[in-house]
Amino acid sequence: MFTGASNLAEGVDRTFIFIFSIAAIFIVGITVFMIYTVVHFSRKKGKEASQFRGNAKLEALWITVPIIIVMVMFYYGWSGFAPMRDVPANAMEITAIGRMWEWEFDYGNGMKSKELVIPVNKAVRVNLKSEDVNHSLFIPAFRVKEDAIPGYSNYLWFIPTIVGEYEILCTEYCGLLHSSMLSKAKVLEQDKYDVWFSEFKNTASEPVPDGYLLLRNTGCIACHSLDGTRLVGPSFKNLFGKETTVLAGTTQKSITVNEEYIKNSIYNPDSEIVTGYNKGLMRSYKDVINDNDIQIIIDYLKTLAGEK
Ligand SMILES: [Cu+2]
Repeated sequence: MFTGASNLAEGVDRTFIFIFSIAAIFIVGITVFMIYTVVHFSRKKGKEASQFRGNAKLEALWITVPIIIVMVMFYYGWSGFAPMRDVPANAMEITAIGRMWEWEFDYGNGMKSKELVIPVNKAVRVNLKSEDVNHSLFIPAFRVKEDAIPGYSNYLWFIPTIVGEYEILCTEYCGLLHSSMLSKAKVLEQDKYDVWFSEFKNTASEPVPDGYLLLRNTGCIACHSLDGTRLVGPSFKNLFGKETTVLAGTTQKSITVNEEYIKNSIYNPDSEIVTGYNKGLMRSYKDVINDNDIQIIIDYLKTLAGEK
C-alpha cells in the first residue's frame, strides 16, 4: 500500500496503518451506534423508561479491550522507533546544516552540497546542526524526521533501499521563507555515487570568494539573491553603484548605492528602504558583521556589479 524507500519505512507504516485502522473502526462504530440510539431511543408515546445500574461484564470489557489495543499500539510504535536511534557502527556520516532558509550537507573536508547524494543500500548517519533557529529535517520517503536545534547535537539515520530522487523539507516553522526550505535526497547506485563523489571532490575544492562565504553564512542570500531574482529584499546583482529611490522615514529620495549606503543598510536596515520593499523584515547585523567583514562584502558586491 505504501512505498517507503528506506529500511525504517516498514516499522513506521505498520504503526501508522494499525493506529489509523483502529481510529477508522472506532469512528464508524461510534457513529453507527449513535445514529441507532437516536432513532431507537427517541421519545415515544406510552413507553416507560427502563432503569438499570452497573454491568460488571461490560465494564471489564471496556477496560481490557482498550488496554490491549493501546499495548499493541505501543508495541508497534516501540519496535518501529527503537531502530531509529540505533545507528550501525559502519554508517557513513554526513552533517546536515539548517539555516534560514536552506539545507546544506557537509561531507567533511569542506565538501558541502545543497543536495543529499547517497549510495543505495548503505547506512547513512545524518548529524543535524542549526546555525540560527530551530529547523527540522524531514525526508518523507524514508520516514525520518528530526529537529536541528542550535547548540544541540541531534542525528537521524537510515538505509536508502530504492534508487531515486526524494523530497527533503523543513518541518519546523523557521520564519518567512520556511516553506521554500527544500532540498533533494538523491539515491544512486554505488558506481554512479562513486563517480558523483569524485567529481564533487574536485569542484568542492575550488576556492570560493570570502565575500560570498560571509553572505551565505550570515544568511543574507536567503533574502537577497545573487542572480537578480526578486526575493524578500533587493538582489545583490548589479546593486553596487545603482541609482535607486529609497524611503527614509516618510520622505522619498534618490540615492546611489555606495559603500556608505550598504554599511548603513546592514546596521540600520529600516532607515532607508528601497521603494517597493517592506520595512521590519531585516534585523540589524551590527553585532554580527564587523567593519572588516563589511568591507569584504562590499568588495564582493562590486564584483557582482561588474565594477573594477
Ligand atoms: Cu527551517
